Amino acid sequence: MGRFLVTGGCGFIGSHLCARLERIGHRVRVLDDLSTGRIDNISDTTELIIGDVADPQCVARAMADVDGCFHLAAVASVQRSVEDWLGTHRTNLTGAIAVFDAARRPGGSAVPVAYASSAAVYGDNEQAPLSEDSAVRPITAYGADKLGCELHARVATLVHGVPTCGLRFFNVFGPRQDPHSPYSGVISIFTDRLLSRKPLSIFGDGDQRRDFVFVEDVVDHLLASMESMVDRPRVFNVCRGQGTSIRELAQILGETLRMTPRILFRPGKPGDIRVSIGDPTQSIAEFGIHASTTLHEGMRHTVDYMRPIIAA
Ligand code: NAD
Ligand code: UD2
Repeated sequence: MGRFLVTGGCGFIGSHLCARLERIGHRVRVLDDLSTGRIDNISDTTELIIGDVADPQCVARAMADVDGCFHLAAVASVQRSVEDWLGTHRTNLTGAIAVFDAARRPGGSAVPVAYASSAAVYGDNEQAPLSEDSAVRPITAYGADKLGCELHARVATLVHGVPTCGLRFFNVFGPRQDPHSPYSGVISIFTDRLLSRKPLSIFGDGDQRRDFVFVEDVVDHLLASMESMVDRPRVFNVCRGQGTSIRELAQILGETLRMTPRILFRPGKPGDIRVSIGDPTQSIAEFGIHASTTLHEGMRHTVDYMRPIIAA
């Protein structure tokens, strides 16, 4: 059994990863600044370093004596990267370089790093589905910085011998995704508002489509990528290959909760991608797994988690 560093481990995806790693017997150390993550998302047995992923000394301390690193710390909101370009860049790209740098072990075995990239690297490429070979054309600072992570991961692997694997998550959803911020994921916001009997806001016409992937399936891909590290830099989509429009999403969620959603249409957001649907073929071939949880199943898990919290 090994010891793993999870940056951003107090966040939505990171906390599910930490729980799984501990369940299968690994020791886990988390580096998180608690900007959007919460201490109570992780267990009492998880070692926590509260600090900034862009602070090289802090990252070096966190990287000591680990067998692998899952780098998830980021400002995960596309909209925040539009509003705070430089601030989000510092975390999203400088933070990643700090992680790759700390993973170097001149003269020894470097620490392998599996890191969160994003479907946002494809930007306004409306090809559907998008494969790893599709053109990358980010249209937000968030997408540009995630592409920057992939480029610096190449450098980490090819120049510094750090094994890396990037995972381009599409739209991840599930329990523990915080709904109480305008920057949260749409499924958590819609579920919270419906359960609280409030209207839903749809930005633009609601015909924008997303490929929603359940968080436990994302954890499966993170673990598989760590297990199959090679000495070449690689990047894979993490998606289901199925698109759902935001209007359809509101309707499906209404059906799940047996409610008719009230919908307010608001102006579209700058940088909002129209179509984002991934092709999972390469990750299925490499990892032998696919994101099998359906949108309906995943929504039921999410609703079951959120209902008692909202009722309390
Ligand atoms: P999240 O906001 O719940 O988690 C991010 C975590 O990083 C939080 O715990 C936060 O406190 C921490 N963090 C932020 N800035 C930090 C800093 N400077 N130093 C240390 N810790 C810091 O978001 P999430 O949805 O769990 O996203 C995890 C990763 O997956 C991110 O890299 C994100 O960009 C990526 N991603 C998420 C999605 C999605 O749909 N949720 C899609 C594509 C990619
Ligand atoms: C998500 C991820 C981001 C990322 C990207 C990959 C979150 C918070 N962000 O960005 O990290 O890597 O996927 O492409 O998960 N919407 C509404 N009403 C609402 C909220 C959202 O209409 O109340 C729309 C929004 O305008 C967008 C869609 O729903 O068109 C999805 O929004 P999101 O914030 O959940 O995710 P996205 O795709 O911007």
